[in-house]
Amino acid sequence: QGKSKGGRKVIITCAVTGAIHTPSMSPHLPITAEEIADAAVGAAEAGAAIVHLHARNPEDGRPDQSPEAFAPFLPVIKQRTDAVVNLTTGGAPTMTIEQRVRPAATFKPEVASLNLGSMNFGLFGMLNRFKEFRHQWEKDYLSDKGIIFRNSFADIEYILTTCAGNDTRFEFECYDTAHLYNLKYFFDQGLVKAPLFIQTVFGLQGGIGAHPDDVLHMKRTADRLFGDDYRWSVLGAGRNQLPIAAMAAAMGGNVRVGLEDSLWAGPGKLAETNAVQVRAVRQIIEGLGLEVATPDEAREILSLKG
Ligand code: KMH
Ligand code: ZN
Repeated sequence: QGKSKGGRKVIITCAVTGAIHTPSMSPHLPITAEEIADAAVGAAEAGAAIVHLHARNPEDGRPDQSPEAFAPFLPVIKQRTDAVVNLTTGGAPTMTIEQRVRPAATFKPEVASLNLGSMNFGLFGMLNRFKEFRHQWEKDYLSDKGIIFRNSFADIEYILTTCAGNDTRFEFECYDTAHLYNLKYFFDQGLVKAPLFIQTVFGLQGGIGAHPDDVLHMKRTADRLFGDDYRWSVLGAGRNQLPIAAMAAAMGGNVRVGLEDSLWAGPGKLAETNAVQVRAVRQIIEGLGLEVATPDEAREILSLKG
């Protein structure tokens, strides 16, 4: 992890909109290209070194993984910030693997996400709050039977081989310990290279929980499998966002926030911007005597192409 006289450098990633939250859940969820660009710029100005991006149909907010949907905001973000751009290959659970990889294959970003295993996505807690949806697609999409997020070994390899040669590095999304072992398999095959940027995800129904024991277990497993060959980051879903970030920052990790992961800025209080969450986590990091990494420091820590 990065070091300096002033204290260890902590990389903040901000995931500004994602594909699971829908427009009816928060009026603050960025939908249009302009909103996504403004959210990313605001997050970067508040201290996010990396912005993790999805795109949406501006008419109804539906996740849209066509390169044309990303094209209007990527140059704006590049022009207005120095932040590392991280494009999703997770897309949405309804999309095919070929659709999911297209933005990363087209724009060849410094970072793309890569999900390390198939899993259930149980959104029951969230759905209990939202009986009324503005759009029919939200109702169909967030089926009350739960969603399966497919990431087979073949799917993962497809994304790796499609992006090979682009110098894109990955944010490896690991939602449970098995996913760390899956990553280890690809590492041993030589298909992914150190330093691995591992995003351990806590508190999604279908993945590992958000108890401190869960955080310790994921870290210990990653330490055992990868030693010095990885950089650790955490993401806590919903109300777990800041507690998980605080735990990991104190334990040597990096952090991810953003409206993709939580719509909240406190109990019962919707986050009005992504920047609000970045500022909140920044306060925790600085309160611990640590420093927030700049985009260039993140590039160095993660060996990005820059
Ligand atoms: N929604 C997440 C918990 C992706 O875009 O590849 C993780 C994620 C997936 O960001
Ligand atoms: Zn995402």
